[in-house]
Amino acid sequence: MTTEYHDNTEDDSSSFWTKETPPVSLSGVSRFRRWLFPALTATVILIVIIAVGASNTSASNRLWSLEKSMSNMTESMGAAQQLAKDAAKDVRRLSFAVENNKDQLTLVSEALKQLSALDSISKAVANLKCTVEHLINNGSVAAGCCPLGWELSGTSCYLFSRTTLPWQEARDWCNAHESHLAILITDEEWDYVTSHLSGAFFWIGLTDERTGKWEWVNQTPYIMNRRRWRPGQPDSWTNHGLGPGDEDCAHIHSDGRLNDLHCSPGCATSARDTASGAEEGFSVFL
Ligand code: MBG
Ligand code: CA
Repeated sequence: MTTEYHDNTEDDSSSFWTKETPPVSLSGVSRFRRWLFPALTATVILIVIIAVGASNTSASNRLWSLEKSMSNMTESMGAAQQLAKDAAKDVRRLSFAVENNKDQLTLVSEALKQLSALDSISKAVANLKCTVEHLINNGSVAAGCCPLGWELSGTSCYLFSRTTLPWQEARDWCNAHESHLAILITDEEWDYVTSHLSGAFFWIGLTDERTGKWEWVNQTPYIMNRRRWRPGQPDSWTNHGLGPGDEDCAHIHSDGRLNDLHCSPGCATSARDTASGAEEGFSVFL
């Protein structure tokens, strides 16, 4: 039997060097790999920190502006509350003043009622005086007086007649009673007449029958004023079915504006100039 001798000296020494000394040729790629993960991790953490910081900043900014708005709102609400309180105080003061004045107003209204009763009485007295004068003067009407049933306005007496007549007959009735269909020139005359219509239509002394042009019943020319007419009037309408001819006679509608109508039946109202006594005519309008 043979025993092989094995000298391991070199091997051991080689083992020794293998264990204690790092490989001499460690490549740059390996070193890079060793640092890559920690570096990446650090970068990610840094980014996260920055992002969280940034988002916190913007959130706190928003919170700050929200707080500011809230405080502004609180201030405004405070001011509004103050205003409301002041207004409530004013209302209380006013209602107190109204309460105080109520009694005085009642007194004034009573006084006005008495005054209007006085006015009616003085009108009645004036009428009575006119009637007496009328009797004394053998039926002629004194200046400043209106016949019974007629109403004084300005220097004229007016009669708003509900008798239904064609325009020409109303005109003739007026002439027979020393009057004429109403000639309305001034605003006062228009205002007086239009405030006494009581929902009815009345002829006035305005026609285009004679010449085809609008003229007053005393043949003075009429100056067109559209404001006084209803919209679209006068229209000389022919489909009225009331006989031949178009619409040649003007009437005041219940709304106070004019319309041209066929001159057949209507009603009449009249007035008389008191300044010149019975010589002056009455106005009658339908
Ligand atoms: C009427 C007028 C009449 C004529 C007609 C035309 C609705 O009013 O009274 O005069 O103008 O309108 O359609
Ligand atoms: Ca008409």
